[in-house]
Amino acid sequence: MRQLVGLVEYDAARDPFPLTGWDAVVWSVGNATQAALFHQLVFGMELVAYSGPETGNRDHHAYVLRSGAVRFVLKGGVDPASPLLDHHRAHGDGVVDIALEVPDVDRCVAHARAQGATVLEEPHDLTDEHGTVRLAAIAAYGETRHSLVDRSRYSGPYLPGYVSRASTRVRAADEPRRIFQALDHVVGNVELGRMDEWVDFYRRVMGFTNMAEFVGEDIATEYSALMSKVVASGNHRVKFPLNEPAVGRKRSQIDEYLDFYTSPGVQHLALATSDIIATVDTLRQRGIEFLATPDSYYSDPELRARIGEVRVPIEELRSRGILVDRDEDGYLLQIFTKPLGDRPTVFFEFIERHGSLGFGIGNFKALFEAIEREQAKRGNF
Ligand code: TYF
Ligand code: FE
Repeated sequence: MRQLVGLVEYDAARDPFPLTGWDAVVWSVGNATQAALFHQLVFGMELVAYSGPETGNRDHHAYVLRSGAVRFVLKGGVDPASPLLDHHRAHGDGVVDIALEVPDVDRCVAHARAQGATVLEEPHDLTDEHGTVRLAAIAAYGETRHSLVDRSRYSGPYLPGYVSRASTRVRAADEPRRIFQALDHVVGNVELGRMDEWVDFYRRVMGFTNMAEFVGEDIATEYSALMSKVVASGNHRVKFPLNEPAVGRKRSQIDEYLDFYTSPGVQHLALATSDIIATVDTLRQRGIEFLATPDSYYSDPELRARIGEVRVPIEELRSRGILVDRDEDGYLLQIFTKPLGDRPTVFFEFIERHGSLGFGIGNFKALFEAIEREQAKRGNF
């Protein structure tokens, strides 16, 4: 079946690595019990499943949270010998697995292996009273992995070994139902000079294609201190921008990430919202801090001319520090949190799209200057 994705045609029958979409983002965190509550209370996620000592898992706690189509799994070691604690010692809080849903795990693994990927887990079935999940895993950048999950024959809350579990907290009557609905893209930071290898990995191993937006050497040396390319799955449901440091005026934000994460890894998750104004207001009220955008951004005549009319008066964006970018397909609104954990590594982006398929390249200068101001406060120059 052919369909139009973005501006290109997609033929599922010819995709060497067909995928349905995102399955889950799995995190290793220092305290999953508290992080689970934080994600419910602050980001409005719903607890749906659990695994831990009470369910026979003596190694770790795992909390499965949902918000719309997004699934997070937060894991924290219980057994002092848990490998999750080694991961946390090395990297701090971070993403261990960007799991993808695929209709045919075996076919994907066969293709990945033929293209030289490292298969971390061979295809296997996990079964319980709710049915069977077929699962495998391949290695990506750093210690990050991609689990490949076929849950078409499964009706349980997550995976065999997990039990259904609902939030114990009481929602306020006036609380917004959701802060975000979907996962838009997941960004990886890789070492200097390695970006093209990873772009090639996603092309060869997973049949991804390059999207048009990229930051090349010209922009990089002027202000961004990073280079970036975007790859997307054939159906464009999964998008992975990849960054590498660039040698510029200042130490790259990517170098800072690599120093503190101690390896390549996930830098930011972009979460799609249908009302970024409400999202930002709610999160600010709950104490989340966003990168500050200077007033000059909104009064820049060149920017004002370029962005034209958006769904709200510019004043509404200015007072919240929300960025705008427009291209030939439409516009997008976006905003970035400060790093979420103790290390200056992973953060969230919130994005509201109105036609644009881009990533906000018109905002890179303002954004990277804001990031550099935060870096300077942390003592990185
Ligand atoms: O995903 C993107 O490409 C945009 C821009 O440190 C971006 O969100 C790139 C690098 C970065 C922050 C944002
Ligand atoms: Fe982004």
